[in-house]
Amino acid sequence: MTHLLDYLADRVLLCDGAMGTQAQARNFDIEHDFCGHENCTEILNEGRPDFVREVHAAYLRAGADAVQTNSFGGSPITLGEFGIADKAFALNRRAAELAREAVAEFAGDGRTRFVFGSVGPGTRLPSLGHVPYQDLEDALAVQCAGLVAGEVDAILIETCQDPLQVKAAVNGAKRAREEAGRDIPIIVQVTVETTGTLLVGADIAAAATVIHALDVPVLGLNCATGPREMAEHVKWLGDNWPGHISVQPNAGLPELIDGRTQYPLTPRELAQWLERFVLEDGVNIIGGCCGTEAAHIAALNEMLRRIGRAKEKNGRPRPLPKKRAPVWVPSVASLYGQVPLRQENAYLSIGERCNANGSRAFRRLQEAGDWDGCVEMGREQVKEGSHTLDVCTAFVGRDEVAEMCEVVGRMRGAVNAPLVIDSTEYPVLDAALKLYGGKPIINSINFEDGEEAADKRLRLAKRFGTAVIALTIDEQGMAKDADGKLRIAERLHDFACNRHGLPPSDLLFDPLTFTICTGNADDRRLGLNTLDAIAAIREKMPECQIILGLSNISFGLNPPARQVLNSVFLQHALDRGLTGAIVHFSKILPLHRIPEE
Ligand code: THG
Repeated sequence: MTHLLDYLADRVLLCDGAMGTQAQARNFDIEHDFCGHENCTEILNEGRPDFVREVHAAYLRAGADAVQTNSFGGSPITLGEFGIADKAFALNRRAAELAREAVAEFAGDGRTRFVFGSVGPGTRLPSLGHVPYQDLEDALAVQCAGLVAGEVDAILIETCQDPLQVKAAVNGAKRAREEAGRDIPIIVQVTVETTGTLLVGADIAAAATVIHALDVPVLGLNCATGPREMAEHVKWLGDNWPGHISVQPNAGLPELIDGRTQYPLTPRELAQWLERFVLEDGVNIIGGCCGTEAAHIAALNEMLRRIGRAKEKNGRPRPLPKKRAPVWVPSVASLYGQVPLRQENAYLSIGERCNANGSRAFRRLQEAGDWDGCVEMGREQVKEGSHTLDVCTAFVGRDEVAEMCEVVGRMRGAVNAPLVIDSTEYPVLDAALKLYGGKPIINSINFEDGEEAADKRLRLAKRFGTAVIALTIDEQGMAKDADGKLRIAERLHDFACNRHGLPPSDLLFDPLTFTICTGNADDRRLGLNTLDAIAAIREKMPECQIILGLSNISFGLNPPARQVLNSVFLQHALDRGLTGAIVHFSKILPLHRIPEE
């Protein structure tokens, strides 16, 4: 059997068209067809298997290489709204079997055909607080297990409106395929509304950043609009996304004509747009969503054959998409937008003030339970120029998990900068990541008590798709000289990147600064050691990031002196290769504003 990703290496794959709008166009009998569950499309797998098989067959006759199972609303949570949550596994398995049966009917011609297991977004979005992350992941794992049991060739997580829901679905799919011991690729398709963002507000770059960190090999767009409105986002994917790209538009923007929803795009028009996406943007999975029918898929098939023949004259036997040279920029993301980890002509600024230990003002708001005030401090830092925000609620005698959840639960919707989750406690990191739909940074890991703690945190980082700050601390304690810092950094790199598969660009070393203001002459060397370590790490591991908790350097001095020392030290560190810093951004002075003396 051909693996989907091998197939995609040199071909455009044609998917089918809509299932849902086809089902809605029929007058099904509520008792017989819907088994008493009116408008539950998935129950048709039991009540009207002939209809489902016939929709698949019609698309296969039209030339589709892949059909998508009738399981869009098949999670136990969505089926639970019809009181049939317990049927989820069976309905999804049946959906996959019906698609397989339809494909088997066409086996005679020797063509490779695929069954994609459709997983829709459901009716409850975790970033909007409609459902807890873990409940959603567990539900989607059941749905995916049913699809896998019915032998799908890929899991298609589609019509995604919330990046946190994508994480739950991808992790549910990974669980299902691991339990079955099968290598089944995952495809994610997001839905960009006419507003230019997903429903929860994520733009395509933010969504792609989150999905990339989940190691998903195929990303695309479907639903909400026709191809015209998708063009800009398709181009973004073509220019940036390093994997395969899938595009399945509606047949145009729906129009209400005589009280009925109509989709205006003709098969020819749809084919013209998708031809452009294949030839200009390098898209290699195409198909249709709402309002597309067999005639649309037939037109797409004809278009692919035509451009395939044109290529054949140049010695290329198959319809090849444009060869792309995408440039993927390693980034983190909030729920709304992407922030490159390596800033051009600047450093990645991490606001230090939303920290119970780093700001009296923040601690007072936290003690008073003034969570909106805490969020406001975050917003102020972003206004001042912070690219990301460090958040720490560790405060003796208080519930760090509960208070981290209060802050992250509010900041995720109110702050347009990615969060840096600052905690030594695993349950705090775990709880924060289950609330956050962006791609955050975990602050931090180290080898203080050996590798176990770091191992657990890196598994969390990979599961939720985060970047990671790694401190140069090992079983012997904090390294104080440059050689020691470099040695631990190399061990951290091997551990995080080689053992756990973290991309080097998502690893942020923190070679640690200590105060040089103790009055002890030996301690003054420590700052220089840190600068030497930055240069050595940058030289040895140029793809990784290097950051510092800058203000540590000046503990013990008065505030005006701290401002000067912090600013001067930052400049030296940047000159040696630092790429980011935890700072009070507005207090950093440009060097020309600091008097020579
Ligand atoms: N590395 C990493 N994470 C870190 C640190 C680090 N997180 C915490 C800390 N160190 C970085 N954050 C701060 C925040 C505030 C201050 C210093 C470091 C600070 N605050 C003033 C003070 O305490 O005097 C302001 C107090 C106030 O406003 O009330 O100096 O090194 N990875």
